[in-house]
Amino acid sequence: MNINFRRYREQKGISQESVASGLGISVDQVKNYEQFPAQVPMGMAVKWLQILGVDIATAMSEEIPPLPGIEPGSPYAELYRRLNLLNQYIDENSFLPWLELPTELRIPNDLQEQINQYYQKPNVVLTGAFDSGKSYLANTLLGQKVLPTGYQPATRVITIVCHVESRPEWFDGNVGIIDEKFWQDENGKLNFDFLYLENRERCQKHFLQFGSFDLLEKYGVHQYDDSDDSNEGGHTAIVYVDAPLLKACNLIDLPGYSDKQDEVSKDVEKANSATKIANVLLYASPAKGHINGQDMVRLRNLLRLLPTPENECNDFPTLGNFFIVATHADPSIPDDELPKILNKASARLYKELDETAIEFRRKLTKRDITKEDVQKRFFTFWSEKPDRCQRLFDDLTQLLCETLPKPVISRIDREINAVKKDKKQEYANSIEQYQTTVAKIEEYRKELDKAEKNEPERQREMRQKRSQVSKQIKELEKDTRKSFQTYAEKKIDVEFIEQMIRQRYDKQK
Ligand SMILES: Nc1nc2c(ncn2[C@@H]2O[C@H](COP(=O)(O)OP(=O)(O)O)[C@@H](O)[C@H]2O)c(=O)[nH]1
Ligand SMILES: [Mg+2]
Repeated sequence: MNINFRRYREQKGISQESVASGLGISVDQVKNYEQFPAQVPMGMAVKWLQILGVDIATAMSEEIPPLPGIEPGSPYAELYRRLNLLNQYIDENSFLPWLELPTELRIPNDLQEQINQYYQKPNVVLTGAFDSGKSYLANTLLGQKVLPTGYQPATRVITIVCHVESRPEWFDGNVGIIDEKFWQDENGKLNFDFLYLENRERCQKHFLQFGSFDLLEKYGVHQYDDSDDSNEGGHTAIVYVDAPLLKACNLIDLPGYSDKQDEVSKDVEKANSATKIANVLLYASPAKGHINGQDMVRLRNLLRLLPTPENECNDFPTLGNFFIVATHADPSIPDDELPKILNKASARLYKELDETAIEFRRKLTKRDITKEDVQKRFFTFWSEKPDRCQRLFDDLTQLLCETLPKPVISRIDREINAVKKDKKQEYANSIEQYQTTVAKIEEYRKELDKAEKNEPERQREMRQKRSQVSKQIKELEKDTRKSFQTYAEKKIDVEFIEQMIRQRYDKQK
């Protein structure tokens, strides 16, 4: 419990000595606990409050407020508004049953699919060894206790925290647990494709349970047997929370790397897959013993996998989406000691990865990466000491509210404009066809008009021509009769018939 024992003691005018004797501990211990009230065991806290004469309920309601969390604003609100509008427009205009067009219009379903992908927020992934303070850091960034913290047995739960606004209607509660097969692609390979979460059928098949935040505790402390292959994919918890941070990103808390050799550990595969979907990576490593050998191996791997927004935007800071956080930077480490820890660790990292992962990234981004660039990516964190969190929070806020959205929004604008231009051309062609037809219709209509006006005259001409033809037929008939008669009279003659018979028949009888 984060109780401000010191403030209550000072208000009541009680000395540290009398608290110490009342609790049966040393004065130094009292001093230490006053500095780290979260470390006071529950039983002692109750007794302590009794000594100070403070009611437990009051103390609980007045717990030291956690840091407010970071507030990057709503960098995508305007983008989403425009996407919504576009989607709505497509929905309303896709089907025009009343419009019986002779040619088929293309229904832009494919465009809608593309638009849906644009709603994906950047993913901030937290990784590092077990107990390095990832979940605690995540809670502090969120400004509320969402994820279970504490020295826990090795859990394999990946926690994805999203803004409550993006919760699907069918999602019941704040937390959903997905089984291990959810992330497997058709080849059975682990693939953290966030679009799987949009696939309702897939979700229905793999969601094990819905509930409130206490579900996280339940699944969080469950210990899995590593030899059990069915757990390979690991469980995932999807959590919907109302926190300002989540307006600008999703937060993903990975299960820590175990103490096992990385070569045999499934954690490595998981962390590597998750890094591919990370737009921002926060690597936690305790300030004491900051960046040990294991960390170095993992960081070499992660640095190769982390996306390179540098390539999308020229003024994106070098390694700007990569944060190495010296956690547990508590007051037992003196102020002047901390910069030394960071400098030493960053120099070591630079030296060890200069020719491998850092060189790989130089080639990938076509940018130099200096020792100073690397040094700038090291931060400290201890939630009770805001001055030791400030640089991390400021840098992350700036990244989430401006540096990251800018290139993303301009890319989306570019792509949508290209689609619009494309469609415009397509529709322009159709329109041209219709216009040609319409223009011809006008022409024909004019001709029809003319013909209709001319109809009586045409009829008269027809009648005249018809009577001419009839007259001619009659005349020709007369002529024919006449010439036939002349011909017949010539042939029906006694002399002529006799001659014909004599010529044609042999038998004289
Ligand atoms: N008081 C305090 N405790 C911290 C802080 N960071 C980590 N811890 C403690 O360190 C332990 C391990 O932290 P946790 O976030 O669970 O580690 P994870 O395994 O990396 O997620 C927990 O008991 C936390 O309460 C901090 O900033 N302040
Ligand atoms: Mg944790």
